[in-house]
Amino acid sequence: MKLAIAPEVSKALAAVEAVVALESTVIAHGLPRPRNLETARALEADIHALGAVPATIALSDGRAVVGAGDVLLDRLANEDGVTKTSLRDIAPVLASRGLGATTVAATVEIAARAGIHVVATGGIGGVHRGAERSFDESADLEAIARNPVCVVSAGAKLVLDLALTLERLETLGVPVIGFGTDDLPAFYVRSSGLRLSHRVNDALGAARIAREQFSRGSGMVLAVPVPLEMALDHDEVETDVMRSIGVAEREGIRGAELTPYLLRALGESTRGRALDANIALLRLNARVAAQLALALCT
Ligand code: PSU
Ligand code: MN
Repeated sequence: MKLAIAPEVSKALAAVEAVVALESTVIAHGLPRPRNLETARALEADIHALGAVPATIALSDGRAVVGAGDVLLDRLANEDGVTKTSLRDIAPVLASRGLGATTVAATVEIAARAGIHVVATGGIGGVHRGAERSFDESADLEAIARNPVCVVSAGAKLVLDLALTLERLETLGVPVIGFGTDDLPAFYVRSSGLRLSHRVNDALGAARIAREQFSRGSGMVLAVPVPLEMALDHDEVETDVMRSIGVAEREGIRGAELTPYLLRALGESTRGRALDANIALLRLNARVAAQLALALCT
């Protein structure tokens, strides 16, 4: 795999300065136009403002790009037919020199190759509801277990089976650390009601755990609740989630299409409130990730 690392990013890495990797599936498939591109730029600006360097990751022209520039960000946000690239898709997309938006799994793997230890996202993928029949478990979980990277996220998406997701992470040896919380956050909702076994209250605490975990050659999840003023109510969203999952099943939407479909359906059924919450939590996660990256450099 050939890496194309942006000059600003390689300079920061050489100087052991803070770098935060960002995934690009959320730009191409997770958020609607035009807010996807606005958000991609806002995340980069938020990270810069705290004194860290953002590196949005994607595949283009047969290379893994680490630090997408303006032109590539625009293409990811506005072109049709960008490939959602998880681990199984990296090689085919590189070989065909196609345009690929990386999921958390692919982003984590490429970030690790580049020597970046912090990735920010909205919510990681995980074990889908009904996985005992569909076997649908995101490659995000294994990728985090296999690479020394901390993924800063608002827990895992509410559309998933969060209890099963925590079980799989436990089996894989991936710590999930609550950031100022004892509960696993559930994306738009501040608490899933599931207890976490570990908590930190600041980035320095998270960095201390991350260093130990990285020395095991493995990654972790830092779970940050959505900002209070943007949070949605659990029971209210749950009804919408159940309805969307029902529609997806009847219409045969599964595999890689399922996550983007459910996020879109929720955005519509909550009249945009889910979308506003999604953007708010992405921005908070980017800022916490920048603080963590800075703490790891001291
Ligand atoms: N979180 C969001 N929006 C997204 C995703 C996460 O707020 O679009 C994406 C991430 O890229 C994550 C992927 O890795 O969904 C998981 O997809 P799947 O369940 O198919 O592995
Ligand atoms: Mn899946």
